[in-house]
Amino acid sequence: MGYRVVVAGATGNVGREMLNILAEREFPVDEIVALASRKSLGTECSFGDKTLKTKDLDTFDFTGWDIALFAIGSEATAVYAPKAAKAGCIVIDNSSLYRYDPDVPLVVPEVNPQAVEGYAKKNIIANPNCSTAQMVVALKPLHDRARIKRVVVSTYQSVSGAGKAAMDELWDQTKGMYVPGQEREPAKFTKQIAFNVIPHIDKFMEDGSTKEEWKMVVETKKILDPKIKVTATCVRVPVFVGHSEAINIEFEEFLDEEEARDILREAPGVLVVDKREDGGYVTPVECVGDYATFVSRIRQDSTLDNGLNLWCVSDNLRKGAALNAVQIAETLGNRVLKKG
Ligand code: 11C
Repeated sequence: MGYRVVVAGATGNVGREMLNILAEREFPVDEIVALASRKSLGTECSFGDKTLKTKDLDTFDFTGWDIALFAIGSEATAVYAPKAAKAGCIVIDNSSLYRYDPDVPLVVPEVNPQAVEGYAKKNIIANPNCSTAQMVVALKPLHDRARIKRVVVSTYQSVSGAGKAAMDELWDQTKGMYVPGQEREPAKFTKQIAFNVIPHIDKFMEDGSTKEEWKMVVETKKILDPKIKVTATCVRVPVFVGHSEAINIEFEEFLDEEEARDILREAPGVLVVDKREDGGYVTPVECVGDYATFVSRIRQDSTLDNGLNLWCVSDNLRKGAALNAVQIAETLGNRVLKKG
């Protein structure tokens, strides 16, 4: 016996990947329904070799459904997650709405799988921001060995993190640079994204940081360890899929780069590609469609007693969103629900 599974927001970038990954990983599904807002109603989605016709999220009755994967943004989540949870369906939510709620676990299964057991207070489990998810997968095994004191991270985030319209904007603006009359002004982004980089993701906070940067700080503390200090600079780059991060780590204890490489090679969810030669590292185009968090350029930071630098790349729509949500469902199934 398997689960009755709902995917809400099934026609978006992340919702489509949720359906793909549920099928790829053969999640034990007895029945599945793809939900969308009224404007996308009837749109077809693939689930393995099946085609699903989307149903109306607004009128859907969640009673009798076990798990709902939500990828509908915070505003819609505020309306539909409590409705689903009240009907007894456990929501795994990809928006930021519940991440910082002390009654809602925020889970990356390679890091804090036990946290799923706290789902019952609200019947909701939160999925972290994409840039946090891949970073904590790489940090966790190193923290277990040498205790991380401080992290300085700079991100290079792809436009797919901002949705399908943002991907179209990069594509159209790039074409428009070469075709007179087809120039495209910024709309989703605040400045030109084609052939440019933008040091601004999400809204500005009072202290001058952005909400994306704040999320990396707060979410790392909640998932990994509240004692770790994090400072982040988040930057949008003209890449379609795959977020990259340059991470500087200060430890309590000395950790040799060779040992760090060995630890990361054994770590769940991590793939080390680290040859000190041309091309001996991973770039975003190579991580697209993959499950792993790739780590490259592992090296001592000679300006610190106990410091390391590394480069971390992952598919933001997969480990950063849909894959992590499906892994949460798997963890919930294995630890709590035990069907399938
Ligand atoms: C981006 N990280 O790349 C964002 C997308 O809090 O779930 C995900 C926003 C979130 O724009």
